[in-house]
Amino acid sequence: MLLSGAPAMASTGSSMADLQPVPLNDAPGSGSAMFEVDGTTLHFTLNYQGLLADAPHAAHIHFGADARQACPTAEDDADGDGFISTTDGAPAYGGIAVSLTTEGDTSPDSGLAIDRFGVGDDVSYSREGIEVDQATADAVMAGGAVVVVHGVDHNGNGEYDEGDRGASDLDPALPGEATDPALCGVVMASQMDDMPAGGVDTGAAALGSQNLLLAATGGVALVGGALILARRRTDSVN
Ligand SMILES: [Cu+2]
Repeated sequence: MLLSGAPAMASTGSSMADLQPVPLNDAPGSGSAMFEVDGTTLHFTLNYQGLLADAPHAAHIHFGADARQACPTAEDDADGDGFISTTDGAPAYGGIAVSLTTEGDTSPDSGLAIDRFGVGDDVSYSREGIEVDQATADAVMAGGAVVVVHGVDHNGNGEYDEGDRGASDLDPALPGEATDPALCGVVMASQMDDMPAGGVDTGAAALGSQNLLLAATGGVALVGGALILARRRTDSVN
């Protein structure tokens, strides 16, 4: 975490996305993605739990300058089939900007490189030194990029198959279950660079949720200390 020591440069910062189930697809699961950006170099940590076990889950940073820069809603089911496909979600989150692979290429070309993504229902991995273009770096640092983890076992039979869902809108050789968006989160800038030194009170509103938790924990400790002091004072009076 960049709680301190981050140089005060406009091109450096951290951000995160809270990953929640995509409406209609209703995959059981949640997760988070954390980013550090230095110029056009990206570091990420992605974790998620609760998705289909023993199955690959493609994950990407999506971004579209003309997209809503949001996660899809049920209204995005354009063809009315009752599922949000990756294509259905595109007006919300745009195309693939970065493939969050476990190794090798991270370009959009690796979007469906399912042998280089996380596998299973309890996944966490990190990558460092990923080079991205300036628009992507800006969207990850300032917000607007959207993290999507794919792969939904709609019919709950423990594997990706065509079932009621049919073939993938991205690749007809794959079942739709393998590529449908499962979890989604909009990247929120933590704006740590804007926090005044030592200014927890004035900076708290600009902190990300995880840092707010740390600030709240510090506050509890301070309150506890004040209570102990008050009790001692009472004891000495008696
Ligand atoms: Cu994606």
